[in-house]
Amino acid sequence: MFAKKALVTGITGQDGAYLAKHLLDNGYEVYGTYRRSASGTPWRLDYLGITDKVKLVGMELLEFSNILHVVEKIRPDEIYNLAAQSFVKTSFDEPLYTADVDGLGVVRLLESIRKIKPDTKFYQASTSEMYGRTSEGKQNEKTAFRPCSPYAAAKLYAHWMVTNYREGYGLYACSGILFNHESPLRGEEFVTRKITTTLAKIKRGKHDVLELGNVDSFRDWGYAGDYVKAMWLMLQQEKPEDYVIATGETHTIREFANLAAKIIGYNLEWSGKGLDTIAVDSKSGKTLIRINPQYFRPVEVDVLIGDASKAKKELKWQPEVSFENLVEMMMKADFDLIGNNFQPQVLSA
Ligand code: NAP
Ligand code: F7E
Repeated sequence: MFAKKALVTGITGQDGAYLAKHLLDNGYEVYGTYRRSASGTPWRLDYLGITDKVKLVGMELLEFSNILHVVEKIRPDEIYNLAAQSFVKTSFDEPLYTADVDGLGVVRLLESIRKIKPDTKFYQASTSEMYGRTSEGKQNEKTAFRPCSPYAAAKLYAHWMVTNYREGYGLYACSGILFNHESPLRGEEFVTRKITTTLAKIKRGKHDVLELGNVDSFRDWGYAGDYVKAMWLMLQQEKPEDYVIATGETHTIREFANLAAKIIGYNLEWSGKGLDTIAVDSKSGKTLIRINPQYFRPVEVDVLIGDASKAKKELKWQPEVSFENLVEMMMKADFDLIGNNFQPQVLSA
């Protein structure tokens, strides 16, 4: 019997790497797209030890002929579209580029599937950012969207186009509305990894102070390794549907920082308001965190918390890594990466 073929766009990103590993473990032949214009190495695939197990193909989401060619050549059974300009803050500086990649790029893929291989199953990486300044309690598949960044608006356009191609052309196309998910493979521009990598550097004497923006927003943070399993499950159902994937817990940036700091032996005490907010280590008196308005956004999403009941019921999906374990995993990984033989404190101790 032939192995199923999966095409993962954005395989060099956090989710692409974990998903590729999950698909390989399930016997898939995995093709992954990377941008020829990018100069980086596939370090996340190296980290997971799978670089030589996946087949890398060059693909740019801005280039329709390029996408058509890749889909025609590979004729995949499943496509997971994870490629995107995924940093919300950058989307305010590059709104048109973000719209093109995150919005129109998805339509280029859908059109390629419709023209070349309409029985290809398609997963789209939708996002909790589409809820934006929501006023409802926990967000589920029926909650109204109120995007408040160019990133969220572009993703929402793509989300509705996926629905449109499913309803209009009968494609097996669905969107996972994923809440924030993190890991040691998270990009360093995102707040969780920025906190763990910078605190590790401070502890190792290689950095002075961590500068953050709004430390009072709430996010529902899960573990990326858990979330890619849900992506795969969505393409194994009888019919395509959209699902919220979340933990159902929400925490502030301050809480994340407090826990991360505790693991490497700091005890944060916060004082001050607004731009004068600081966090000092109570043991040494050293200022570890201060606010830099450079990291504020023109519009902020204050609170997100997801309700994944539908996924739990229909996909039998459950998040396995708790918030505390996630922070511990990331902090320890960065401490090891930066350093020497310091023994991190175990949170549960
Ligand atoms: P990520 O680490 O930023 O990875 C994004 C990937 O997209 C990278 O491989 C990047 O390639 C590629 N890419 C960017 N622009 C491209 C273009 N023009 N053409 C082709 N490829 C391009 O993101 P992630 O955290 O893994 O997230 C995966 C997807 O889920 C994204 O669509 C994101 O918007 C969405 N999402 C993420 C979360 C989350 O919390 N992580 C939550 C909800 C939704 P380079 O390596 O060359 O930059
Ligand atoms: O910000 C605040 C910031 O950039 C989280 C992407 O994967 O998840 C991610 O988007 C919060 C925001 O993630 C800093 O203002 C404070 O309130 O880590 P983030 P995000 O914007 O939630 C969603 C679901 C996606 O779909 C996206 O692709 O943290 N914050 N100080 C900061 N954020 C950053 N990055 N840097 C700071 O210094």
